[in-house]
Amino acid sequence: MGAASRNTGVWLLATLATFLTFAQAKGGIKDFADAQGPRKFDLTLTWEVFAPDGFPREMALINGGFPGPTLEINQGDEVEVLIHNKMPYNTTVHFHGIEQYLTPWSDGVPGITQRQVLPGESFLYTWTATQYGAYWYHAHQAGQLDDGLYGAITIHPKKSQATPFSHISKDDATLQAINRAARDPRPLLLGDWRHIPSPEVQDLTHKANMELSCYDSLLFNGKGSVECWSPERIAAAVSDQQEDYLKSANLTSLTPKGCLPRVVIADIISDGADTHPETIPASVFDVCAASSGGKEVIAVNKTTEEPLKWVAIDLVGAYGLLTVTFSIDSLSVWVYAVDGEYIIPQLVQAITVTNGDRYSILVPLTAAGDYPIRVASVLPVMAISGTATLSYRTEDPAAPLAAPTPYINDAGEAVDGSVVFFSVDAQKQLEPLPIASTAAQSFPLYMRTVGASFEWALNSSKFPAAVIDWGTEPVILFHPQPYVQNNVTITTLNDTWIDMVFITADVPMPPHPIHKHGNKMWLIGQGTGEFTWGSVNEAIAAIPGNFNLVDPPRRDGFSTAAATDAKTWTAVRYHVTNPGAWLLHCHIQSHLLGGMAVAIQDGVDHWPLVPAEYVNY
Ligand SMILES: *[C@@H]1O[C@H](CO)[C@@H](O)[C@H](O)[C@H]1NC(C)=O
Ligand SMILES: *[C@@H]1O[C@H](CO)[C@@H](O)[C@H](O)[C@H]1NC(C)=O
Ligand SMILES: *[C@@H]1O[C@H](CO)[C@@H](O)[C@H](O)[C@H]1NC(C)=O
Ligand SMILES: *[C@@H]1O[C@H](CO)[C@@H](O)[C@H](O)[C@H]1NC(C)=O
Ligand SMILES: *[C@@H]1O[C@H](CO)[C@@H](O)[C@H](O)[C@H]1NC(C)=O
Ligand SMILES: *[C@@H]1O[C@H](CO)[C@@H](O)[C@H](O)[C@H]1NC(C)=O
Ligand SMILES: [Cu+2]
Repeated sequence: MGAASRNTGVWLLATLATFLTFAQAKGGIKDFADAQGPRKFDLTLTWEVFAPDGFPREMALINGGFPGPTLEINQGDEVEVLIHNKMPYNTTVHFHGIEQYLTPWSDGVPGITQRQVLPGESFLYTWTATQYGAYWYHAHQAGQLDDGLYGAITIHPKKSQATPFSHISKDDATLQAINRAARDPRPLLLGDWRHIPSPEVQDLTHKANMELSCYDSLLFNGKGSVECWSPERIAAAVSDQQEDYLKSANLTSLTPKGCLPRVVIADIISDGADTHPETIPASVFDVCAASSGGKEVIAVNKTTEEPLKWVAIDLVGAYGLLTVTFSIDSLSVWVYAVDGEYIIPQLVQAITVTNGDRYSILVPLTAAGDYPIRVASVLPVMAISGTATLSYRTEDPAAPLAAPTPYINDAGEAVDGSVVFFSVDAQKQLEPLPIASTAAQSFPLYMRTVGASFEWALNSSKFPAAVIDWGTEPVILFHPQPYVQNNVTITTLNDTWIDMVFITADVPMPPHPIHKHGNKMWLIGQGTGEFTWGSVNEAIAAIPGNFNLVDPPRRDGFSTAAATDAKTWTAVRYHVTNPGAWLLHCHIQSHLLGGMAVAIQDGVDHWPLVPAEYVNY
């Protein structure tokens, strides 16, 4: 079929939707609770020169800007997102963390839930906002997330939804202030940024046969700067792990960009692969050139009607590679929701944020001031930090401004022992759901590099190696769906419980931020050493102390345990309730592109019938 005829179905849908009114409610309605859906968004994707950190390059823009507009939605709404691909590349858009209950064809994963959207084409995503909280959308095609194709999603909870705020305060005025803040959360998309577009990164990666692990700047809602540090400042940020890597290459310092030198990646981390670091331009790892794209400011003003001021911020880890420590100088924050779902709030000064994570925080404000919002990389590949500003003003313009001091340093470490980090282990859901005491199936997944440092397997084989069983059509389109288990495919039955154990096949191995599409999972256990049991059920019987089946954290993404000296394993459990084809993958873009993914066919016995317009386009 030609592109034109093959796309008629969704084209018709798209054209129809264009004539309907689109609610561009961004910033307008503050209390969404009574507004009625469906909520429609029109996103035009273009490829243009733009300079988020002051350095102009070609990148993806959404409706002419970066990041894309926030999709502000009420829980329960029908949502329609119409994209127009005016980029010279194929694309798809994924709604990260959105469960796509009964609409798996709108999950936006090429090859799994849809065909790629060609240049010039439009595509309509339709789904129901069954959940509440902080989510985000991003490209799921090639490296386009790294090219800036992303934006925030805010879903306002139903009025009947219980909140965790009474754990923060029992005082009526405080609770009123908190509720007011939580109704109007400010999304803060945290990103890492490169000066070369992802197609070029791919070319260079393949030529050099190694991962390009050096970035240029850190962005806050699409704004940041390239800061070139003095050799002393770089030296002060070197971690023990970085020092070990440098020593093994007989080197003493990071590059002027703060990166592990390319020879370290080429000779030490690439494990004997035939690398060509000399083919990489010096600008990628070495030469630092300062530039500025301005500073993101979250402005908060106290009004006379409000005796107390709080602000809610939805942190989104829109990183392509890095994991950071997040902190606001001199301000303690309450983490009250994780990956969109309320938790028993934790009062902390620092949060580790990795790819795909969402942390909703409430910040109590007392003294006027400009508080640096600080992030710093904790990955050994580079030392980099950046700031935005939380600017708070009271009615008294003459009030002296606070002089905030940092809780974290350039290496993302606490400045002293009093700094409390958010604890995933201690994360307690506000509304814990019952977890089955045993699972029907247990899948071991052996994470490893398979070849060069950029070629990764979530389970022994690079994705999509064996999915080709189905030919080139998206997995969702097959009826009846074949029951396939292989290194890159997991198949389950509806209403069963599934365990997955992520095992580090090699040591050392960095943590991998694993994200599952379609539903959240519970992190039920972790351990060090070989996973010697035949299933998670057996491991639970043998070493119950390593497991929590009572009140474990529930999320749509987890970082696997790092393996520094010994192997580690991380076990998650989930309930199959939403049949469909879902991707399970590492959210580091170079790892995903390198093959670190597995296709999951959840509920093959109740496989969804894909609507005609999503089949015949
Ligand atoms: C774009 O998508 C079409 C249709 O799926 C496919 O044939 C083509 O190979 C894709 N192009 C690229 C560069 O991936
Ligand atoms: C580092 O130096 C030592 C001693 O000169 C040498 O044996 C080793 O091969 C060097 N390692 C690298 C990676 O150059
Ligand atoms: C707060 O006040 C400043 C200065 O008057 C103004 O520029 C800014 O837009 C205000 N911010 C909000 C969120 O009202
Ligand atoms: C699955 O992984 C194992 C272990 O690495 C390997 O021996 C086998 O060839 C893989 N199977 C396929 C079909 O790639
Ligand atoms: C992962 O690969 C191993 C072979 O290395 C295989 O034994 C295991 O069944 C695979 N896991 C899944 C979920 O297929
Ligand atoms: C799958 O199982 C869940 C949980 O029992 C159930 O609510 C749902 O209706 C089932 N889905 C289908 C398509 O049968
Ligand atoms: Cu990874």
